[in-house]
Parts: sequence; structure tokens; C-alpha cells
Amino acid sequence: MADSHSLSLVIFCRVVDNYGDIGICWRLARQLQAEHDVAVTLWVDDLISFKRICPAIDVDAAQQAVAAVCVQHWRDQEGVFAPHDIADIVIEFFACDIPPRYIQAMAQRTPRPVWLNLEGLTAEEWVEGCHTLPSMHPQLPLTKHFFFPGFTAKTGGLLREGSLDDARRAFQADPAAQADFLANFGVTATDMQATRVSLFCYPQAPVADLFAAWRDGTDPVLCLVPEGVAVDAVSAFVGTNGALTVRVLPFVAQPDYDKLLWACDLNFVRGEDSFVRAQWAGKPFIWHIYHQDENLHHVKLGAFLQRYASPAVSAFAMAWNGVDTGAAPDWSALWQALYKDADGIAARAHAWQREMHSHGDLASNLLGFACSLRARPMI
Ligand code: TRH
Repeated sequence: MADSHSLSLVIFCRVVDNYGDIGICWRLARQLQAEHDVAVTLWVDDLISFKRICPAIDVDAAQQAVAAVCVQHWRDQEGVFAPHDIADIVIEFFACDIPPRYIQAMAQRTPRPVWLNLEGLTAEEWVEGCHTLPSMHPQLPLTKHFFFPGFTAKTGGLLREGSLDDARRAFQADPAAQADFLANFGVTATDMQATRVSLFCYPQAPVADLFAAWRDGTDPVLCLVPEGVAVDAVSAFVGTNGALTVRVLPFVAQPDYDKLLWACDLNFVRGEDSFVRAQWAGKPFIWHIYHQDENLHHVKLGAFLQRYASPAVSAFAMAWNGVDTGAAPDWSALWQALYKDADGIAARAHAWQREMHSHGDLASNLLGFACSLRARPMI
């Protein structure tokens, strides 16, 4: 592990939309503090979104300490910063423009900080060529490096807390703990007999068709949907209809969202962070990818499915994401495949976890890279 003791680090996070931006930055911030003893400050421009995944947040506080992380409300691009305000390591998430005066103070600091741009996750091969590349500031004596999460040894890896696997295994081995957890959301003992599915997706997903297929099927399905997701389909199907029971859950804190994924037999996830958490859950999952112009996301989806998924899961996921395959998402084909090859699918999930673990975790890799840059003379 890198010698990170007594380092200071700042993360700048702009919430573009939804919860993934703050979800990733908050996870990274907590892990760097808790596992590496780094003094972390998280600047974030949207405390209301933050509060949904972390109820301890006070939305009115300009500055607050939560889980030993200093959270700063990033209200505007103004602000006066002196060199002594600048952290040893500065991370800008997803190329958000950090305040110009902060950058000026970075240039005046001795030694100059390590400056990283943490990028979005993709399984495409090109990231290996871009991971850790430097980019010199056009005017100031500063160099920013790009840091890419990813699925191979030539990338920064994936966010994963050190204690996650043990916690997940213990929870999954304890049906009573799962029942107690889900009972908090109104899930009954009868509900627990059904195939349990969590559903987190974007509005474009063909949820009503899937609900209709579950309703008309012979196998009972319990679908747990976070509040605000697939609102139209949920309001038409909430309660029990045929073989389907739909229950709406409040948005829960991040650690409880993990438990939800661990307690389900199949998870529908989206974006970036829930997508990674579903991989750590070790259960089958269907990914709804974040939409990009010109269907760029279909390329990213294909790159991931090629690395990970079985043909049946791939076919369903492509149709779920609106890739023009000439077919609608075929629940019964997916169900047959999951049911018939449950052992094979579980073995694949565990082999994938082992492969991903062999690349280390993103927080440790990022810190290791930052420390290696600190050891070099700065340009
Ligand atoms: O919310 P997302 O769609 O987020 C994003 C953003 O849109 C972002 O701009 C884009 O870059 C990215 O997707 C690809 O999906 P994601 O990434 O899964 O983030 C959701 C976060 O919310 C994740 O940290 C898990 C958390 N969460 C909870 O804490 N509780 C819950 O009940 C749920 C449903 C999610």
C-alpha cells in the first residue's frame, strides 16, 4: 500500500444529474479516509442529491464533517485560495472545472500538488492507452494526469471497499438477516418466497412490458423499486397483480443499497456506481447504461457485455437498452437461461470478481499512482 499517512486530498464533484457523480465521489472519499487515513475534503455542488444517498448530510451547511470527511458546499467558481489551502492531491471528477483561483494557488504551492482527473468507467479498450496520460497546463507550471477506472490491469480498476466481500458473504449466508432487512420496506414472509428482483433504471427502459410478462408468468416475482424510478409503470402495477408483486422502497443510504442488491436474485442497475455494486453482489444483473448522443452508449454496452455476459444476458440487456436487435427484451428466454444455468452463472460472477480483485481497487490504485507522482520531481 502507498504511504498515504497524513496526506491531504481534495475531490471536486459536480453533480451533472442523478446520483452517480456524488455516489462515486462519496464512496471514494470515505474509502480514502477510512482505509488509507487520508485527510479528505469533498467539494460538491448539490447537497440535495447527496442527502438522498447519505441522510446525514445537512443541506444548509457550507461546511460539515460526515464520516470523518470534510464536505464543502461548492456554490460557485469564486473563492479565494492561498497556497496553504491546497491539498497534496487534487482530484477533479469527470473534468469538472475546478475554481480558477484554486488552480492558481496550486501553481504557487511548494511542492505543487498532484492533480488527477478521474474519468468515467468504460470497458472499451482505448482507456488502457489513455490511463495515467499527462496533460500540461497551457500557462501554469502544472500537469494534470488522467486516471481511468476500468476492468483490466492496465486501468485504475474499480471502487471496492476492503471489507465489502466479507460483509456481503455474511449477509448472503444469513436468510434471517435478509428477511429482517427487507421487512423494513414492507416485504412479507410470503413475498420472500418469490424470485426477488431490484429495479433501478432510466425512464426509457421498457418496464411496463417486463411487469406484464412477470404478471402473466407462472413463477412469483417480487420487484423492489426505489422511489422515483419507472414511475408510470410502477403506479400501474404497484401491489400484487397475477404472479407479480411490486413494492416501492424509499431511496436508501448507499450501504443499504448494497444490502438490497445482495438480498435479491436478480438486479436491474444503471449508470456507473450501481452497475459496479451489482458486480460485487455476485448475482445476475441487467445493466441500463446512461444515454449518450449518437448511441455512443451502445458501443460501451457492447464492450462490457463482450467481456462479462452470457449470450442470454447479453441478448436481454441489448434489448433492454433499446439496441436495435429486432427483438423486445425476452423475459422468458432470460429466465430459462438463469434458471437452467444458475450454477454456471454464479461461477461466472465469482470468476469475474476474482479477476477484478486481481487488479486491486480504484482508491488504492489512485493513491499509489498519486504517491508515485509525488516522488518524482514536478515539471
Ligand atoms: O444515478 P445514476 O444514473 O448516476 C449517473 C449520473 O447520471 C451521472 O451523471 C452519470 O455520469 C453516470 O450515472 C453514468 O446511476 P449510478 O451511477 O448507479 O448512481 C446511483 C447511486 O445512488 C449509487 O451510488 C447508488 C446510490 N443509491 C443509493 O444510495 N440508494 C438507493 O436507494 C439507490 C437506488 C441508489
